[in-house]
Amino acid sequence: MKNIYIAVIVLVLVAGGLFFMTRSTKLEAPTLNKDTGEGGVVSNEMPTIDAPNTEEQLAIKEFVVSGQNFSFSPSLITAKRGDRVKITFQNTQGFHDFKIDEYGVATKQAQSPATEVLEFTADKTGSFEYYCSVGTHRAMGMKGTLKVE
Ligand SMILES: [Cu+2]
Repeated sequence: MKNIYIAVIVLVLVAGGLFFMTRSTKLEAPTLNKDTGEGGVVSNEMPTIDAPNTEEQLAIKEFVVSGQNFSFSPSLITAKRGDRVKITFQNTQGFHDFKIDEYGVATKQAQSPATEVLEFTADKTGSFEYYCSVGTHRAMGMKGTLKVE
């Protein structure tokens, strides 16, 4: 009879051990919940990504410059360093283009009426000449100044 009691006690201990093992496994579950918490951190970063877009929209400076034989109007445009500059070139008379060498921007040479939009960031300060590169138009006065302060 004593052997039976010992057998029952061993079974209880083994069963208890199994329950303990099962509970230990369950205790690891909160670790997985922490991973989910990190997912929340990722979503918190999204507003940070949106912020620079708003700044870019606020910094755009738009100009409309018309070209004719043989001048630009206006002949002076100004921007602040860091501004996003958008220039709409409207050729209203003749065959012209619009170039700024220092910023590496240029429209196509085209017969009027023609409109082309240039966009760039004014990342250098100074006075930069914009001009028409057709024939001798630049020497004839078809030029102007972009001033970046
Ligand atoms: Cu020209």
